[in-house]
Amino acid sequence: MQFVEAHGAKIPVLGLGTWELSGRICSRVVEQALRLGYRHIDTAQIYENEREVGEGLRASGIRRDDVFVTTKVWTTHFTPHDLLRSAKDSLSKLRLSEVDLLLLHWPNPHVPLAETLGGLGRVKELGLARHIGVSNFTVALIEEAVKLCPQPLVCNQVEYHPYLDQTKVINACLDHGLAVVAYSPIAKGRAKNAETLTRIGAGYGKTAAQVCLRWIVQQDIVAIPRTSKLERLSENIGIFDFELTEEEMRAIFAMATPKGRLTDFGFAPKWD
Ligand code: 1BO
Repeated sequence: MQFVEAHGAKIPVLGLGTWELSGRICSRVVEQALRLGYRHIDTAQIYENEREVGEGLRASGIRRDDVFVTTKVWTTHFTPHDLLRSAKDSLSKLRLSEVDLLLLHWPNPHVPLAETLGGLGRVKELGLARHIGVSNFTVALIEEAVKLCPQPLVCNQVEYHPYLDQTKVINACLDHGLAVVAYSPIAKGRAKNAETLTRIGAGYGKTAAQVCLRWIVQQDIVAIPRTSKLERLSENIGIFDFELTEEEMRAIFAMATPKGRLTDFGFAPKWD
C-alpha cells in the first residue's frame, strides 16, 4: 500500500469509508477489508458505528499499529471541554487508546475556530490522537485554521471525484502541506457507468470505478470509498497494478461539471 505523507503522518492512500454502514454489516466489512489488505479505516462520531468499527478491527487479527484509524468530532462538540469528552467517548467505543487521526467533521461558525483548534491540539497533546486535521474546510477556512492551530493540521477531508473540480481547495491544502482525503470518490456510484472511465478501463481490464479511484490516488490524494458489499472491497483495492497516462488523467479531469457537488447539507459552508 502506498502512503501520502503530511507533517509526519503516513496515511495509506486507499482507505475504507464507513459512512452509513452500521451493525453487523459494518463490523464484517471492516474485518474483511483488513483481511484483503486495507490498512486505513475512516469513521466518525456522527456515523454511530465506532463500536462496530472497533469490533471489525479486532476480529481481523491485524495488529493495531498496522492500521490507520480516523474518526471525527461532530460540530455540536466543538468547545474544548466537549471536544475532549467526545474524543474520549469515541476511543471508548472503538476500544482504542488513541486514533491515528482526529478530524473536525464540518466547520461550525458558532464556536470560535481558535477555541476549537486549541481543544483539538490539546487532544493531540494528551496522546489521544496521533495527528489532527479538518474536513469540509473551504480555502478561506484552511488559511485561517493553519494560522490558528497550535499543532500542524495534516489533512482536509473533502468530497472529490471526477465530476467535481476541487482545484482551489486542493491547491490550498498542498500550499500548507495538508494531505487531501477524498470522500465519495466514486461519486456515490455515478462514476461506475461513466463512458470515459469505462472506455479507459477497457484498455487495462479494469472497471470504471477502479479507473476513477486510480485517477485520485495517482494525484497523491487519499481515497476512502465506502461499500457494504464484500466483492466491491476487492474491486476497489485492485488499483495498484496499472497507471493512467497523462492524456487519460486529463480526459478524466474534463468530466467535471459546475453542478458536480453531491453533498450539500444545510449547515455546510459556502464553497468558493
Ligand atoms: C454527515 C456525514 C457526511 C460524511 O462524512
